[in-house]
Amino acid sequence: LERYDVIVAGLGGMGSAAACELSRRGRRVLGLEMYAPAHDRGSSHGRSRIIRQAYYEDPAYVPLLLRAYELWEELERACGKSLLTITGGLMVGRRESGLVSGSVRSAEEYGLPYELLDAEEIRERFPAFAPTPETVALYEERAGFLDPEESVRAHLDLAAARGAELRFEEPVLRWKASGGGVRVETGRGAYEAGRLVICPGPWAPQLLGDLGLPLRVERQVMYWFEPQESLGRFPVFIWEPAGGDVFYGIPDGAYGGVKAAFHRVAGAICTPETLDREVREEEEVERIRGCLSRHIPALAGRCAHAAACMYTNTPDFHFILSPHPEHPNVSVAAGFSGHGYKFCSVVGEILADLATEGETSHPIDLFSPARFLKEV
Ligand code: PYC
Repeated sequence: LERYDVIVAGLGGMGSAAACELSRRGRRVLGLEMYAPAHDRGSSHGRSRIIRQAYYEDPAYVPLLLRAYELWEELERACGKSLLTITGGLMVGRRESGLVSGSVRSAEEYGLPYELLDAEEIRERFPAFAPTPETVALYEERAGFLDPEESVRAHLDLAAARGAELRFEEPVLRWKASGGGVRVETGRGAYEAGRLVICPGPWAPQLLGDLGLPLRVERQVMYWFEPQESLGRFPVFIWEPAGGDVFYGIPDGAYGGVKAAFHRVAGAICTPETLDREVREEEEVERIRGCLSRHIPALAGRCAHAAACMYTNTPDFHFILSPHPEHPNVSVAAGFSGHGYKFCSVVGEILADLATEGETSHPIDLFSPARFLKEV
């Protein structure tokens, strides 16, 4: 059997970044992926992902975000492509909403530059937005969006150029760890290594089933709407309307439109194999169009494209990023709960730290799986 320093199982957003960083550190890396490079069967597709710093979810994410930006920019220099587009970002809602108050808290705690705009200022500066009088928004200059497919390709190409062996169309079927190393079986063979990094995306229940993590994989649909008139200045945004569903938008220009979708509206529970990829015009497209017509009327035009994706949610929506609780030579990155993509670059660095040093100086305590695992 071939023996590698590290096997990376799953080469989506997180795994491609880990393989890239491990090979940069001179490790003999085997990457295994069940589909083609940058495929659309998991959770790393859809042309754009928001990146932002004033993180409403928890201030503990901010240092990771600051490092993620540095690493994305480093990746752009290394591959010679633009992967990150800065548009500015608006977090919109009532002042007391979790979205606005949480963003302000993170910005204050880390001294991040931001502005708090009232409804009139939002309308003046971003004329497509139609906030109600009590609506405010945190605006941050440094927010924008990443291109997930191009970023996965960039990490994979660099990993391969640095000597990583990357095998596609080769699903990991099972893995086993012992004191001496790990053994991974795929549809095509078996491999051994000193360490294993598991980046399963929505396949987490299958690859980490023994851990009994309370993960819920759910269907989420992304839509691209053609503006009906000029939108004027238009940043990425997340909007928590009073009494309404949280939704977001990204001016990525894909399919001639602006991406829009709901966030934290429960989707059908699924697996990547049972995901319903058909999007229903009457019911689903009309629901998001209705939301746009209330809050961003100029965007409530023709839906040019829609695509299904998946969130892998933990109960608290915080990540799982840690050494495996039972196997110190295995590390796990899972449960990114619909807000992980922007972190891929720094997660790659963290996973490389865990696989090479057994620890990381990045703050990852919030992401320990111990919070979900019962004492036995
Ligand atoms: O992580 O910013 C984000 C995000 C917004 C909507 C879904 N994810």
